Amino acid sequence: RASFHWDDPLLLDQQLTDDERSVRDAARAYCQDRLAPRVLEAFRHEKTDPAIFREMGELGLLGATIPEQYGGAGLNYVCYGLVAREVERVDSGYRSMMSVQSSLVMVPINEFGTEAQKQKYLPKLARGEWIGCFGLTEPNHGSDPGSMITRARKVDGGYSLSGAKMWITNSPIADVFVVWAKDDEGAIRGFILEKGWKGLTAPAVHGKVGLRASLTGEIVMDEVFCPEENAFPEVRGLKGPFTCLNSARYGIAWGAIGAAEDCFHRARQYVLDRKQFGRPLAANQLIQKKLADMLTEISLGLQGALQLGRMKDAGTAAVEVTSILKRNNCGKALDIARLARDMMGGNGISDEFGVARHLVNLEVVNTYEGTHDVHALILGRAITGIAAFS
Ligand code: TGC
Ligand code: FAD
Repeated sequence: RASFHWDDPLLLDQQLTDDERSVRDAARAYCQDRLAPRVLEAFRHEKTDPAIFREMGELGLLGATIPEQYGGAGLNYVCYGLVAREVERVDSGYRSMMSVQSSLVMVPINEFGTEAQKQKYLPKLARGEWIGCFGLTEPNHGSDPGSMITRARKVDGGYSLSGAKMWITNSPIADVFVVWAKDDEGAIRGFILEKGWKGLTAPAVHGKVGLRASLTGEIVMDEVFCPEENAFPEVRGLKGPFTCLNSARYGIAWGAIGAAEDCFHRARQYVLDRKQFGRPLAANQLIQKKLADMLTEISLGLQGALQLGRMKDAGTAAVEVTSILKRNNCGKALDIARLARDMMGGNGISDEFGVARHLVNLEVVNTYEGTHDVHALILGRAITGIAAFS
């Protein structure tokens, strides 16, 4: 009979092409060799190493789906997902740094930017020479970004931006700020701002209990002048930022399962090694049921993410499918991290054992890019035709 592989029961590996496996293996080697040794200190002391962007850039991990002519790797969505899974296996904060740069900064410039904007920004972002951030959320408008109050007033030669964005990944170290604001007609538009422009500041937010390896901040704009050439010329409305979110949410669907796999692997080894009542913890039915539940959700979550990637590559993925996978995989990863934490007893609480860090990170991942419940409402609207947001 066919043999069972506890670390890949649905044979995901066999469903990948040789190229996809090579990308996955290169990303895994970098993440395990270079990121994993740094994460404990980074998380404990809330220290983000900006050199990580250059390292990722050298390996082609930034802007994986962006065309090569602009410095991207020109890979498919499955490859992008596989990279996100490997990065988040180490830490969700590192995946955040990578996916904001790739999906939320490079994607809009590639999709909505002028040729000059693409030439100027994409190659440097791809190399990690410049760090990008994405400002949509405001202090009083998170799940409902359509009510944003940041304004872009038309002035001679460009726009004057005023307002504040909150909870912005990478903003304190960003060189390039993709910011969304309403114009004089009330339409949402996208603007590329640069560090050092008059009136632009990005103070850090400290005291996060999760995602501590990734720097988060505000974007404060006090009449920042943005020249016409730095506005996205055509795109109007929420379609602009949501197009970026479609890509980032997809990456999160893979990434969250990467974190869950790390929790599962650590918990499995722990219960095999640790003895109570004279035998390994793994010998108990309750423990085995937890392992079975974890592996079941990981396998289904990965298979779903792969299918979504294939659909994105084929151009057949409705945006609601991304909501299914972002919501399911984040929620299930959070459950798995909680189970792993529990199975490791007191040690599970220590940051040295890794799973508590994933747990608090996944609380954030379950919230950003559309909360678990907001994605339920997106699906509810698609299922019933009735919007329940307001
Ligand atoms: P709604 O009526 O649904 O849509 C308004 C317009 O947008 C279009 N649209 C989309 N376009 C492309 N992709 C999508 N997924 C789209 N969803 C909607 C839609 O067609 C419409 O276009 P048009 O031309 O007709 O105007 O707008 P709504 O205001 O009712 O939306 C409600 C809701 C809940 C769906 C939406 O606001 C939402 O998704 N809220 C969640 C907000 C969110 O996800 N924020 C994320 C901030 S960025 C972030 O968290 C980064 S963390 C990154 C990290 O560190 O990794
Ligand atoms: P709220 O919208 O106030 O929601 C609070 C609660 O109410 C949630 O449980 C939500 O599900 C629920 N809720 C809201 N509306 C409804 C409704 N209609 N019906 C039922 N329940 C509802 N944003 C960016 O723009 N760029 C970034 O780079 C970025 N990075 C982030 C990094 C971190 C570490 C964090 C924590 C957040 C980041 N965000 C970023 C912001 C993130 O996207 C928002 O926090 C998220 O969209 C939720 O918005 P909110 O925090 O305002 O919560």
